[in-house]
Amino acid sequence: MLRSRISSFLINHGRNPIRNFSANPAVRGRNPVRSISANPTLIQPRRQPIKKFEEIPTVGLLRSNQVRAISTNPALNLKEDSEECPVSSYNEWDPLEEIIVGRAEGLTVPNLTVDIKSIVSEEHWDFFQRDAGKPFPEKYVQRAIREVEEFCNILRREGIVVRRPDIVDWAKVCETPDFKTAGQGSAMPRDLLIVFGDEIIEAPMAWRSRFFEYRAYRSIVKDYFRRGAKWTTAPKPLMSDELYDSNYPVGDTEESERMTRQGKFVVTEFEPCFDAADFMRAGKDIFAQPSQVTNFMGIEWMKRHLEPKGYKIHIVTFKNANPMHIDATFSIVGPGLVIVNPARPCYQIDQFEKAGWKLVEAPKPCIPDSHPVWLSSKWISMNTLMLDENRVVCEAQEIDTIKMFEKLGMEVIKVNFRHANSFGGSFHCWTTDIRRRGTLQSYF
Ligand code: DAV
Repeated sequence: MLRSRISSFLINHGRNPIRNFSANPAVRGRNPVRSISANPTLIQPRRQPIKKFEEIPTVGLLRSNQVRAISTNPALNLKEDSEECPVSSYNEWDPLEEIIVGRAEGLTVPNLTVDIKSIVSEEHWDFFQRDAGKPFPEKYVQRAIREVEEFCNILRREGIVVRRPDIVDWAKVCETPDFKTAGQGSAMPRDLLIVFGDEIIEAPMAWRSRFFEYRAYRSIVKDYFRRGAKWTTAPKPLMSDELYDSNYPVGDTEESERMTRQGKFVVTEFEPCFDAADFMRAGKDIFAQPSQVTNFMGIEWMKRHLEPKGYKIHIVTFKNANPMHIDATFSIVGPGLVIVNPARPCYQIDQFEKAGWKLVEAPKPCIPDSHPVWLSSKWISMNTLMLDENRVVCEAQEIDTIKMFEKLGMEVIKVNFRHANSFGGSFHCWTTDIRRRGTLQSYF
């Protein structure tokens, strides 16, 4: 059954990730100066001769696999430096070669503390209160597992390497000197891990239920490290009570929206915190959203970490009562091409218009009210994954979103993901792209 679905998928979509690479008329010609398809560096094969370390310049932003010096200590079991760095990605749309896909196994309902309440819709509060610390409903978890498996198979048949986190018992209660909680899951690697060139950064997170989430990914990240990737963990927060505004007006949309406008959120500025999904990459320019899980200190940490390396972090804000993760609000899908959420206008939209970017409004989501989305809004309809700048993975039932991408000249790969959506995200949230074939460029 799966095999026949995959074969018919292949007939429809082919499997060569670089075909039609520059054929998208919506992207080509929109801005000839910035047009990525005109850039000859991107149509070169990815495999390049490995230079000897002495030949490599030590300043500037280089391809990740050129700057690696490997220790020869055999006790560390490191790979020889004849191998390329497995981690290399600069934006959301270069041709995808390797990705981490999350897991639904073990998903556990988090405690309804004020930070979680600020983003969970009121209709689900009773469910969270009743089931905190218990597994999410089995039927949804099992169906999500099947959907995610099929998504992974589709990616593999496209020639993409798929890595999965370890299976962890998330219901186990853990205690630190500051709090005690069960975990949540490893469904959304996008929230935890983000790649800039050859560096993989683990975000501090903001929810106590997600404090230990990094543990599920350590086998994978250690493997990347052994093979030459840089590995950075942002400062772990205490997540003591001071990080959360216990008086935050949960459920009051008007007041929450006013606070967002003033840069005030349910997380305080007690210490840096952020989820990686509040950052969207477009080469040298990175767009960061302050939110219910990302404070200004967290963005400042990223600025001080990345800007000396030649990146520029731009803070972007939106009319939104409950901002959390930028990827269902402002989704950059190509060089100068953004899918914008019409219900959440951007306060800094002028700068994108000035830069000649094309902004396309996402159509309304199609998720029926009867289908629970426990940890996000329905706007995860616009939470898609680019396999390259012409091919997008989209939820099979989001007909209007599919039509929008087709009108942009893209090939849409339709995947059933409704039950996976129930847990807070779609294809972008459920993944972290580890390697895309391309170089660091400026598009803004
Ligand atoms: O905007 O509804 C989407 C992403 C959550 N990981 C929202 C949140």
